[in-house]
Amino acid sequence: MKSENYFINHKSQWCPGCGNFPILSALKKALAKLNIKNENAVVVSGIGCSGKIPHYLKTYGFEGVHGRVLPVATGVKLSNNDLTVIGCAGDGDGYGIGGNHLIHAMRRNIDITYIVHNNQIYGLTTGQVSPTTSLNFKSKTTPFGNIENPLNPLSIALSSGATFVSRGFSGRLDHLVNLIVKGIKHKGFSLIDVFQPCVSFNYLNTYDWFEKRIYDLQKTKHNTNDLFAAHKKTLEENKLPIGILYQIKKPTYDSLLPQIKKQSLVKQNISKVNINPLLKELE
Ligand SMILES: Cc1ncc(C[n+]2csc(CCOP(=O)(O)OP(=O)(O)O)c2C)c(N)n1
Repeated sequence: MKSENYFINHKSQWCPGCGNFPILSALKKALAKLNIKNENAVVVSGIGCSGKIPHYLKTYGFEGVHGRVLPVATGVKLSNNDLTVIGCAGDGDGYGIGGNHLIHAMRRNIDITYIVHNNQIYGLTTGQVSPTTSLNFKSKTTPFGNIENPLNPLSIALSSGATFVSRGFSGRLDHLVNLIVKGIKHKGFSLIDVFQPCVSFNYLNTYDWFEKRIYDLQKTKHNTNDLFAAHKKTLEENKLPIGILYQIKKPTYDSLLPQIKKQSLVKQNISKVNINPLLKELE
């Protein structure tokens, strides 16, 4: 399939040069590579610049409330686990207000690909600090410099039992396509944290800043089965690894859930289910 297959004629509201454009393009290319039909993909987003991504894709989509990408995506997956479910969130949405959902989706190993557009700032609300903003960063909310330490999403993922932990960069399109393909193919929860420069509000973490620091983990001898090696990689600060840090096989939540493990919920014949006792109980 071609990536044009997912094109929708909708005017973009992202700023010129925004790191969201390559993420959108990579997602389309990955869906095309995997020959996923438009009607079999669902892209769920939250609130933020990143949250607009379903508007620009010819798949099913749902833009929910702030921080609630994963509850909605989980609901979609458990209702019809034949679908390819992709969650897209900003760092504020995914690691701040929605952070608790992330931990539990990872430990449950729900089969969702979660792309976090990590621009290290609140983009849509025009530049307040997020949970991944660097220490001392001056912003509208921190005119004297950020006094909060940023969280480390990849080490949280490893500690929470995630089975696919990875990082991409908006400035490396082919690499990102490959990562999304692998994330979608992975059976279980896949976290793809993407360094996504915000050209309007993050003056520090620019394309050039990342270019000087990133390196491709898969071009080193890194062993993706080694949890301790992965943990060590998350602690690197001057050089920033991109690629797959960790990947293991574990049963997915939907493959274990008795009610749906043989057949997805939407395919089950529920015409003979008697809900009257339940309604009575709720009276
Ligand atoms: C419950 C709630 N709190 C706050 C807001 C205001 N708000 C809208 S977007 C946003 C942050 C966006 O930052 P991020 O999630 O990093 O996404 P980006 O815009 O950078 O892609 C906030 C705080 C909201 N819409 N809903």
